[in-house]
Amino acid sequence: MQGTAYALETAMIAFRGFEDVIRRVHEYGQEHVFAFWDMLDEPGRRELLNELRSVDFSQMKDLYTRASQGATQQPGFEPAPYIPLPASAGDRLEWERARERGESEIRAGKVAAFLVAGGQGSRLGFDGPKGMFRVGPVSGKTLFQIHAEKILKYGRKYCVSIPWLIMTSEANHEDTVSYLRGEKFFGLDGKDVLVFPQNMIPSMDERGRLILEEPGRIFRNPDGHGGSLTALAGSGALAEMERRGVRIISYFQVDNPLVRIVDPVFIGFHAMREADISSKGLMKAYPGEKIGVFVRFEDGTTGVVEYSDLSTELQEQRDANGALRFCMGSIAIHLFGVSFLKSITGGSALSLPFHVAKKKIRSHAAGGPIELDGYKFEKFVFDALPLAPRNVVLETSREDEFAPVKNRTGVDSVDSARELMTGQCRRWLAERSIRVPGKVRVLEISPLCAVEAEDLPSNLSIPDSETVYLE
Ligand code: UD2
Repeated sequence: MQGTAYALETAMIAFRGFEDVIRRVHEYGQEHVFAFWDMLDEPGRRELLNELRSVDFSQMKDLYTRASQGATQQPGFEPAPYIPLPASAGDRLEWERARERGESEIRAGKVAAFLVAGGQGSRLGFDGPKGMFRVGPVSGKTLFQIHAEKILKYGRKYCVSIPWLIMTSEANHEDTVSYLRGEKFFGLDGKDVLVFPQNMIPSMDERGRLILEEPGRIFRNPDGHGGSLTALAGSGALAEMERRGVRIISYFQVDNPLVRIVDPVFIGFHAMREADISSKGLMKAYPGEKIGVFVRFEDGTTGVVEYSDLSTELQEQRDANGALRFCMGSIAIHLFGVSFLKSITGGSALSLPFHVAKKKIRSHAAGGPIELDGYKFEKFVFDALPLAPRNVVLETSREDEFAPVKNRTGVDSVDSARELMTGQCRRWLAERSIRVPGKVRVLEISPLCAVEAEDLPSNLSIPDSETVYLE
């Protein structure tokens, strides 16, 4: 039976300097964390107590109570308004104006790129930071290399150094830092690459107890990408950006090799509309697609409702024209105003809500490791949207900006991402009237060569071979 992993009665332990922690552990009925106390040496005991010192027991109790009570009532919402892709000459003019404005913001050094890479990539079955996964269809470049080279190219294009902020987590921080150092930051100046880990939060078992991962260590998971805003401020990176004159933080996820990390049009709309947060959206491909949808809550604020929280009925609801009513999906690309971030993270801590997920968690028991059913808690970055007085949602085209690498094969996989990357190269070449010989099956363009079609030299000639890599 689960829950018999630990001794039920544990004598009160003693350790000088930690009396307050030990008392709190007992006060909250968590004394099973000392079940293997006798097996621990002095440093091991100290480590466990230090870890327990960082636990907010009252918060954990609240989180467990809410998790065990099941889903909370969501406020009412309707689809959020958004800026659609340009359809008329007037729209195109507006987009051109936005591009010009965005380019001037980038040139003036007001933009930094922010990658969240603290997740574990477990669906991909890849052991290591997901950014080290090789996705380049011809080059075999890793996600990190592709992102780094894009930032380098944007910097060269706009004659500016673009800082690259990277959030890691405890499990992959060291590996990420040593990989990037070993690769000499792929040509970026090390002073412009700021890597910092996010916070961790304990998980709980179904009875509201902390879980021992090892005899002297409790199980904790990264606090979700919503933790990125607190980590940005807490690490000092936000203040550093402000010091450097950065006004806009361009946020993206590690698993999307097509992301336009520094997009002048997006930045331009954000600046022209004086937004606090801007987000990119795209038309959902099918009702059950695993992306959140943009909504307007009944209090008038903008937000995202995650796919798992949107009922099948609402996912499938259609308007009079037969189009999906909740059609604008979030692909987790946002711009954050630095002054807005300062206002929500300064002073009292930013309290984005925790979402709960029921997961199998490996735990240490007297007879060896076991799997427990437990609750993991995570914050989502899009829960910051309703805090922003001014939100912009901008539609983008799927084939140009969304190739999520979530699984090995099938939907949202390494295979589909590589195909999408080849597809984008073909479109760029067609746009520049560059002929692609019939034999070519797989195409890749180095970000150092082009981050958009206009960067391609028009006199390019493509070799007549199955795989082509343009540098
Ligand atoms: C996310 C969005 C979904 C859609 C999709 C697009 C959420 C809850 N869902 O789904 O709506 O936009 O992406 O691809 O956001 N990460 C951290 N720390 C953490 C957890 C995650 O840095 O504690 C990073 C992770 O490294 C990755 C990103 O956040 O870069 C997304 O994580 P995910 O793959 O768990 O998100 P997913 O696919 O559930």
